[in-house]
Amino acid sequence: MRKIPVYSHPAAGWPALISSTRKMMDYQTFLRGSLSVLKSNQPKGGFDCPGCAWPDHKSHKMIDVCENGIKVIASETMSKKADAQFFARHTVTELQGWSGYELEHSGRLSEPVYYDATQDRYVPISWEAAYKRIAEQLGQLDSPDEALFYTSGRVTNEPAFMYQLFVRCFGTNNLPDCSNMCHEPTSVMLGKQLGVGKATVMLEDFEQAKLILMFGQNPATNHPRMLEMLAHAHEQGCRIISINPMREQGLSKFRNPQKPTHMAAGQSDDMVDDVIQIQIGGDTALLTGIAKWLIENDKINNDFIATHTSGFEPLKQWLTEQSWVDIELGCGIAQTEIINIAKLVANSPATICTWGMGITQHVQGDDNVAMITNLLLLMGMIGIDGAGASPVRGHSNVQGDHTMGIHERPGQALLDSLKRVFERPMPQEDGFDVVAGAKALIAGKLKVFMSMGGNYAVAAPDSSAIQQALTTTQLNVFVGTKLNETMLYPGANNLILPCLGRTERIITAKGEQFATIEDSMCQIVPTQGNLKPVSNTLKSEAQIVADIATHVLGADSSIPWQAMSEDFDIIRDYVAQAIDGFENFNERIRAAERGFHLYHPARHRVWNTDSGKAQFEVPKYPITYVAAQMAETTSALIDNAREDNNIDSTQDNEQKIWQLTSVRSHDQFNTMIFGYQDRYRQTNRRDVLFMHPDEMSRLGWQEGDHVVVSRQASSNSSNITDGTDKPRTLGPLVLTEMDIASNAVATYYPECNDLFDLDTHAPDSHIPAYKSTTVVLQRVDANAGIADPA
Ligand SMILES: Nc1nc2c(c(=O)[nH]1)N[C@H]1C(S)=C(S)[C@@H](COP(=O)(O)OP(=O)(O)OC[C@H]3O[C@@H](n4cnc5c(=O)[nH]c(N)nc54)[C@H](O)[C@@H]3O)O[C@H]1N2
Ligand SMILES: Nc1nc2c(c(=O)[nH]1)N[C@H]1C(S)=C(S)[C@@H](COP(=O)(O)OP(=O)(O)OC[C@H]3O[C@@H](n4cnc5c(=O)[nH]c(N)nc54)[C@H](O)[C@@H]3O)O[C@H]1N2
Ligand SMILES: [Mo]
Repeated sequence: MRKIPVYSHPAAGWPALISSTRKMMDYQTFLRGSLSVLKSNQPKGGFDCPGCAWPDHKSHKMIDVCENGIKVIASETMSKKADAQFFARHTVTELQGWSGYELEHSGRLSEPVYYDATQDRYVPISWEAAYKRIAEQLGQLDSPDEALFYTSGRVTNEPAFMYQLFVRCFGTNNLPDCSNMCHEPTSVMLGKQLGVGKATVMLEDFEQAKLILMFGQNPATNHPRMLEMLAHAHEQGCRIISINPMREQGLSKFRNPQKPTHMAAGQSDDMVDDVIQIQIGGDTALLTGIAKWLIENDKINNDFIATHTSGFEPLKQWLTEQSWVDIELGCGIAQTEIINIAKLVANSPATICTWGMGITQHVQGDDNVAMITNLLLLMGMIGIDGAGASPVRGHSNVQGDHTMGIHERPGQALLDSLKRVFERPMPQEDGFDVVAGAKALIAGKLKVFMSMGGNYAVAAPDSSAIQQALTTTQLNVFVGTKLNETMLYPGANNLILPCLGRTERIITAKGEQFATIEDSMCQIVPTQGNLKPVSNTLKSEAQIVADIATHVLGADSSIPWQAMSEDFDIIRDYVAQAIDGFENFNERIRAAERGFHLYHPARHRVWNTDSGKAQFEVPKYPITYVAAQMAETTSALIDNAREDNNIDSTQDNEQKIWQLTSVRSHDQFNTMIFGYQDRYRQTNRRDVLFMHPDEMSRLGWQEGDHVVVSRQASSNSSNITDGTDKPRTLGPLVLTEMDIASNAVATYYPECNDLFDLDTHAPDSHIPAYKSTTVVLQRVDANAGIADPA
């Protein structure tokens, strides 16, 4: 086996600080940025870091922010502006050709603009004129359901509550959000199985855990503050296992910026004991093996199962029927190794399962979450200290937005309470989620698209088709802080409305306001920006929603929109009446330094499920699902080859099929591209295709070769075309060595999103399969076209 280059520095530490300071210099924001970093995730008067949703560590008296948090803050606090002069210099057609990096660095959006087709440019418009256009266009719709209102998870609770209220008063539940592409399987399955679709753990549970199984997560990049907790747990004797097709280098060692000995004397902490290098899409199969062994060897918690659960017998029956041959085929891990993990689970008095996008973004995303929950239930690991379910959310307030009612399939209880509090009917029909909304846009069924933050077209599958569809609408409205690719495909009317960021002061007629967020562990935390806004023209999101609501709903003024936007206490008083768990919101948010924990019934072994018990679920897909997909594509290829007679069908066709996964680099926040360095993966470009060096050798390929990725239509997956019946391709990408499972190749999101389609998603949550799609690869000669397929 060839040696794979290993990132030799511990994660975080000096390289991280240097890299983030450099980032602030790049953004010409050193002073504004430094001032704000000191206020990040601090008790009283600071703002919640607009990066990830990992909770604040209560012990920190100084700075609780990480390298990547600093980059996000630098991106928001940059003083460069994408203002009228900027838009006068560049036509929209020209901007369409810009990279994500260039758009991100064009500056902060700083005044409202609309698209003038005669000039092919964005030009300034007054706020008032913009609102009038919105009211005019929304007023012309035949039905409110012809409009789609997207939300991204950086939006804080108060404006999110107002936004969903406005949209429902307007008359639709078309409220997709980024969660539909992120932790939706978690929300759906934990909701079904435990009664609440959220983490059952709190931060202090990590101090008492004895075993942490970490599925499909790269915290060194995406939740760097989690590393400190992992290193601390490890120091206390907790065993930590990462289940991931990639050996993520950032996970092996951690240099803690909070520890002087680490920064001065070069010490570091170990974190992960083992990496289980699973095949892509193999998590359900692995968990099946673990659960099967635990049941067959009577290592499960029978008392807990008898008292607290329902559905055990069908799951047991199903597990008995699964063969070890299929389990090994499904996950690529040998039976003995699976049994070793099962033994660790059996002997652990306190187990936490954490998970990220490697679990959720699959056709089997719902099954994966169900099997993690099944494992915790089999062992009675919910409702005791040091144990439980720890989905690690992405955007800093994606969880809160859902809680505030941003949901296309709202529960009846929410609709009833909104109706009671605001004394008006609420729409009852389910709305469109991200994939259904995108399909409706492409099919020409939607006339208005509005986006409260985010970069919808580029984050979703089938990006180009969505961008084209946006050019056919009557109105697109973008409320955002930075220019992005979704904003560059104008419909008949196209408005960009710039808003204040998390780091900036919100000062209204009623004084300075603070907002709140909900972190990944259900803690409601205050957040208050401390910087002067980058431009005087910006408005808070709450103000923008209030203004739009006033213009659109007109005479319907019994909801005090303007008062709410001026005094967030008024919003919170409504939230207290309308949303469960927020009683005395204003009082409680002020009572404790870091807010309060939302009551979580499952933590207390109260199960708000259909059966009144915690629910075992049998997976919907066969555990060999991915292997079967690959075999099917292989046979389709062989058939094609026979027909065309141009590929030698006698060669080893098994080697021709790969699972492609898409991941984040260390220098981006979702679609916002900060730079080209992925420090832990040791590359400084984004157009890469990661592959194991052994696989490269086997193919006779080399690092640096150029490779084109395509999804090959097979017999029953006609849905992989984009309406033009062409296969989807990406590249050429530069082949790059990585310690990654043998069936796997990986590339960066979002540049690859045209490879994914809107029909391949999990059955209940509808999450797109961004982490596993069957592809074929062709090496291309930089000059002479295709060289050879593999
Ligand atoms: N700096 C920074 N922080 C961020 C973000 C960012 O872009 N930049 N994004 C935020 C958001 S919205 C989110 S959702 C989170 C995302 O945080 P993560 O969930 O850590 O994100 P990803 O990089 O998408 O990939 C996760 C991991 O899944 C693994 N994986 C791929 N396929 C499989 C599989 O089949 N099984 C298993 N077990 N693992 C697999 C990949 O190798 C990768 O290590 O981070 C948040 N925080
Ligand atoms: N292939 C692939 N696709 C994926 C994923 C993947 O792993 N692979 N991950 C998915 C996941 S987990 C997610 S969460 C989505 C992300 O999807 P989105 O949340 O839609 O995307 P972002 O890139 O986070 O959005 C960036 C934009 O938000 C705006 N913005 C930033 N801050 C603020 C603010 O404070 N207020 C307002 N109003 N606007 C603001 C800026 O204009 C910026 O351009 O992408 C999904 N897509
Ligand atoms: Mo996410």
